[in-house]
Amino acid sequence: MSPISRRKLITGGAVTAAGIAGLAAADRIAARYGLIPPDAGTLYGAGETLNYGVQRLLARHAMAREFSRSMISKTPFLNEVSPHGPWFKQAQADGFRNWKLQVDGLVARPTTFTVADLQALGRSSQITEVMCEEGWSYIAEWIGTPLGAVLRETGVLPQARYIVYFSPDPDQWDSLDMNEARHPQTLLTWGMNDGDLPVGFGGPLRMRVPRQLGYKNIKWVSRVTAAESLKGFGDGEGSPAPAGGYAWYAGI
Ligand SMILES: Nc1nc2c(c(=O)[nH]1)N[C@H]1C(S)=C(S)[C@@H](COP(=O)(O)O)O[C@H]1N2
Ligand SMILES: [Mo]
Repeated sequence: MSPISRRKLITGGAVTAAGIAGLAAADRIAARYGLIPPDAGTLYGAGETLNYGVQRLLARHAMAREFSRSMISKTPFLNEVSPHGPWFKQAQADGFRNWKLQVDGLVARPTTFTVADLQALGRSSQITEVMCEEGWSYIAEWIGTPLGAVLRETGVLPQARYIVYFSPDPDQWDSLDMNEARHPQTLLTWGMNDGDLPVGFGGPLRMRVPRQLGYKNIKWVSRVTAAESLKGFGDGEGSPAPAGGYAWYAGI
């Protein structure tokens, strides 16, 4: 399918939603309202563009399912992939007191936060499911600071369309649109099941995006940047996932 006909899948929806006749106008509208994902040009473009566009038109504010405390998994599935070189072990030995989250890019006040700084900024908790694209899942309580609070604190600029976040491991990064970044359930987590967030689960700091699949939930987050475009990151598709055959938008 050509990129044009891919786009028509969603621009048709934009025509209906916006009540405006004319596909050429609809294509511009779809782009302006952020209905086209950054990996729209890949193998999975058609389905993902439709999925993402429809989600953005109809389900922007939907909440991920939250569970009761009794449903917390007794043995949460740990899929640790370790960036734990000597520097990490040293940081761990220091109780992660000096773990830094650098927030930069299109923000008025670039800021470096410690975990304690984040804890002072805001606290939210949720009992939600982590779902891996490979089929397993578990339920846990996640405690953290809403990413939205960090974006307010640093004064994210109106031009920002994406939030890109990184672990120190070069291949472990991903990105969200602003709707998902500001969603109340999107948290920079530092706690799990009433305790500190264990290293294996991403401690001291993990991005928790319960409306999307496991791979968006980057562990050991050390940098968050606000950007207008994803072109300058990796191969420009907003995530390493599309290169591996998975979608940038991984809504569940
Ligand atoms: N830094 C980092 N974050 C990561 C990964 C990783 O390998 N490194 N794996 C991702 C994938 S594919 C999944 S499914 C979840 C697994 O989370 P879990 O170990 O809590 O089950 O973490 C995600 N975050
Ligand atoms: Mo995964």
